[in-house]
Amino acid sequence: MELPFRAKGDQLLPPGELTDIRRRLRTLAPSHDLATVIACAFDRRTRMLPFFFADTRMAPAGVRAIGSALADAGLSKTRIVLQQWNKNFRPSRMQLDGRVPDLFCVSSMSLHMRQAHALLRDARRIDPAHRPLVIAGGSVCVYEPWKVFSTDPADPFSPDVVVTGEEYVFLSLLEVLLNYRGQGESLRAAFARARDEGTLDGVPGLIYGRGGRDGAPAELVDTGIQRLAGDLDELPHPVLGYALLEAPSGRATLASQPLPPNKVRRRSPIGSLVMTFGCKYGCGYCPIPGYNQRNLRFKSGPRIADEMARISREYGIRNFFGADDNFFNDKARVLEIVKCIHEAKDDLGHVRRRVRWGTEATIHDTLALREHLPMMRQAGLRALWLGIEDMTGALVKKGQTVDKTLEAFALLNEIGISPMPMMMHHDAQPFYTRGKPDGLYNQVKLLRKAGAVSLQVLMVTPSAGSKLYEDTFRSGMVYESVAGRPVQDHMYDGNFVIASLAQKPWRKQLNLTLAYLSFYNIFRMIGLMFRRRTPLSRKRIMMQILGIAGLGYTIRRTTGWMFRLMTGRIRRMTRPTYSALPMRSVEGGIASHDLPAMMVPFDTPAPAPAPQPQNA
Ligand code: B12
Ligand code: SF4
Repeated sequence: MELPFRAKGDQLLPPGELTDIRRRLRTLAPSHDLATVIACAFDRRTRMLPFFFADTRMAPAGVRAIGSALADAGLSKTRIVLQQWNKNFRPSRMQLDGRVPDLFCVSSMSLHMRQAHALLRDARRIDPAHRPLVIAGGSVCVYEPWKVFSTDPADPFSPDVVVTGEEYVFLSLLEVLLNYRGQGESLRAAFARARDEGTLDGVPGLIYGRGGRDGAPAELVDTGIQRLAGDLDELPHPVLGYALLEAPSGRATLASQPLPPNKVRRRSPIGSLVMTFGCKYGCGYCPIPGYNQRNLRFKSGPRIADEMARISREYGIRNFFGADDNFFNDKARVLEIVKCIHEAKDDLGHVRRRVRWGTEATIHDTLALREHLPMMRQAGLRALWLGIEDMTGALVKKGQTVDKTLEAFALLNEIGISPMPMMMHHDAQPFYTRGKPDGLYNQVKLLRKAGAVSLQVLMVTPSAGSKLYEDTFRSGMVYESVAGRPVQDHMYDGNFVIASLAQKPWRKQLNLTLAYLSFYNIFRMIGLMFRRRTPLSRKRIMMQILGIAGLGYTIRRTTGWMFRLMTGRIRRMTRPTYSALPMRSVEGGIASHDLPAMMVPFDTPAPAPAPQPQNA
């Protein structure tokens, strides 16, 4: 089920509201010498194809955005710790500017839940007299915020409050707290007062616990669905967050200084940038249109060009990845953005000469913009991640066909933009089909010949917040355990077969590995080295090297699961996991994030199983 929608006309913030709150905070902040640590949870068991490299070499935009918002408000005593780089970091040992921080934030995707819990648990080891206010956020909190709360009084680890939205919600919370905070009072104490007096209830996008034991509440109060920033130019500048990164280390503690600017590029050679949000399509298995309340949101061309220019000038980062869901959503807006990047200049010259960028799009929209692709290449566009899923459209139709896919790939190759296909394997797709393009292997071969530079093949997996999420569980497709091993959060990444009605699901697991092996292998790499050079040759070879390395990890991590699927008993789920804690709205009604309460009755028949989105 999708997140509920706010009333029409009330989904987006009024223009200027985000700018205003930033201004207000800048006047409030100087009298509060706040120190903040923001930790990004990362479960290393997720390190494999197709995200190997990007997962650790691109400082995530979410934690940087929260850091940027604090720095923009003048609260620069902030450190961003990535578990990707600091696996031994212990919140209970953190000190910033010689003291325990006032605020500790944890950001997590749902597949990194185990690490998020560990961070929260460790933060509770800090003496309550000095314990910071603990806030959780990130995509898990958007869709399943109750997951970060402890339900076990013997193991209390809950955050004080969860932000189920974006920067504006976080800044609104901060504004309430800074206005509330008395002289010498801790932020956590100010939070407790604001909560108890009901002041937080007017900030949509929060969830806090009530009753029970500290760290294991008896119920959750949900202040509702956030209002979204419609004009993304109002967001704080993302360059600010790069100044706050903790340097990679094996220590449990924090360094006295953040990572120096001249070392940022080495650690994060790719910079992720928010350029647009939302998607005009409405694939039933995808949470993105619902999250955006069916709105398309944009930054302007000059703003994007400025972000690239500043980040490349100040940190030397030259490669950017647009965190877009479908960049080519709106032709006119895309052309405005690309033209601005093309023309932008600063004191170092044309921005396009020093930046390269890539993003996600659909085949259909790529072809619709065909005559503009050469100009996009000149503006620095070098790679497009294309959501092809199944080329025949047997799984989902979004304007892709075999012919259109091959046409788009030929075009992109000719222009010098790398086509990066993203595919989904599903129960109805065989591995090989004779004389037809339906099989997974047949499609990988077609894409390879058509000039695909990289390959992503994931197995269909239900995605929280999508229309079909519950029905996938109700159809009995989703596994609870296999051969006695429970399916854990980190396995919901599309690399493990955890949702299938196939008789021999181990074959599906094997198919994924074989598909990768047919694309990434030493013979192909050597072949590419001796082949006639094209503009994308070097990239292909580089992707082979990364792909082969990533495949090693993938095989190591998934082969055991394949054997379990082959030999063990599969237990299936009949519904998703819901909050074990009662949830309510501030008025005592149904909470917006309480899925069972928001859902249609369970007696409706289950429709066809649903796959997992890969965006675009
Ligand atoms: C870029 C991206 C990636 C990159 C990430 C690289 C990196 N290191 O940054 C790559 C390609 C590696 C990737 C991989 C995967 N991804 Co991905 N990815 C995205 C994408 C498109 C953009 C993320 C982003 O940068 N957004 C921009 C930032 C600014 O937004 P944000 O992260 O949401 O953060 C905001 C809020 O959440 C909040 N917030 C975040 N943290 C915190 C913390 C606090 C304290 C507070 C108050 C607020 C807060 O404020 C931020 C500012 O608005 C999103 C979809 C989307 N549009 O968000 C999916 C998304 C995050 N990915 C997702 C998934 C599932 C995956 C994969 C498992 C692959 C798959 N099967 O789809 C893998 C996992 C890899 C791994 N090992 O972690 C899901 C996560 C779902 C979930 N419930 O957690 C998303 C949401 C897509 C979806 N299905 O809707 N991904
Ligand atoms: S799967 Fe891709 S095309 Fe479909 S709604 Fe999601 S982002 Fe859009």
